[in-house]
Amino acid sequence: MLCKLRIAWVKVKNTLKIIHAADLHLDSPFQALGAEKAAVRRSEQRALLQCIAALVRERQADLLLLAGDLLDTGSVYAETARALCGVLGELDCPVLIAPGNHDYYCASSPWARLELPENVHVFNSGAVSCVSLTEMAVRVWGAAFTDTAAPPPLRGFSVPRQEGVLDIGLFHGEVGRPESPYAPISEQELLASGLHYVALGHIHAFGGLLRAGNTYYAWPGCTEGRGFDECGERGVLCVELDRSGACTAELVPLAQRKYEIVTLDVSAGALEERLPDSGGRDICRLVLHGESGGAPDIQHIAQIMSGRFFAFEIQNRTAVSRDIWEKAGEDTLRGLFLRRLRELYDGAQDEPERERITQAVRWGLAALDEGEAVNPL
Ligand SMILES: [Mn+2]
Repeated sequence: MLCKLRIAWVKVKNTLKIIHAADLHLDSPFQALGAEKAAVRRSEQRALLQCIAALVRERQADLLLLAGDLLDTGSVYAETARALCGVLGELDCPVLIAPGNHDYYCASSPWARLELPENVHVFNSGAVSCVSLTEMAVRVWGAAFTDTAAPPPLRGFSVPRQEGVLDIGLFHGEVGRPESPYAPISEQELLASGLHYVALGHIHAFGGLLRAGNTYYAWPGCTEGRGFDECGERGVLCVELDRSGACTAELVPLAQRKYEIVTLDVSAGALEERLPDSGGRDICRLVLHGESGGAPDIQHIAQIMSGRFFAFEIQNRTAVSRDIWEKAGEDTLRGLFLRRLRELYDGAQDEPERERITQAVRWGLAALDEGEAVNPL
């Protein structure tokens, strides 16, 4: 009896450690990468589950919370189903999942069909329900998307207070946009909920640890970028929630590869030396701009980039500079045009006027090159 009591006492920790992840979007199509690399990316996504499990062990977390869109759609590859059951089942802490708009709970969803391990609980109702982890003195309140949209989950909700118990919320939803079809949650509702920490999903970039009254809340963002709208370091949150009311959240980078956009001015000197390098790891969009004496050798640049990035694309926005007055001596319409503009240029009073005339020359030459009549300027 004493022993039992002692175990129970040991488990009720003063500070609860939570690993909070969301929006893994496992089995995403990654169309832009082509079939082969897309398959590599999907297997790397699956490996995120292992990375998260390793982090749970390393940090000796008490709880793993997955706040929706764990899957990209309502169907999963067999490998993903195996990874989910295997990796999550090996953890010796509770795992709670609140399905989101991409992987909403329904009879045909993997959440209903898979035989999930005993330590995994999936919320399956749009109404808030509670999982009581009595040995930890913790309650987790959550709801699921049961369709692609969901009503406000916390409207009129407040926890029935229980002394000494930590109350945690787990929802896929949007804060501060009342008209959102994706389970909108207001700051007022968070404040009135009486929850100590609300683990959210849906927004794909980490927004910091936020607070409404005594309720802390956060969304970790997606764990792995999937396009150039999801650049930079990404990962999961390691949250420490103290029974005194204090809370901290640390974003732990876990993404296997980053997306990045690099913009280079070709007129700023040797381009080759300035090309980025990720040692073959990341996915890069290289944007070239500025004026140069000749068009950049895109093929050569692509060759260099292919050794330095997992995948890349190049956007060439450069312009070729030219000596605009070069043909002023010609006995042609072009020569006549240039001589007239040159007179104006030489007589110009200031730099803005010279700039205007230079622009007029460029337009005029472009029109002549295209064989169009020059409009009077
Ligand atoms: Mn999502």
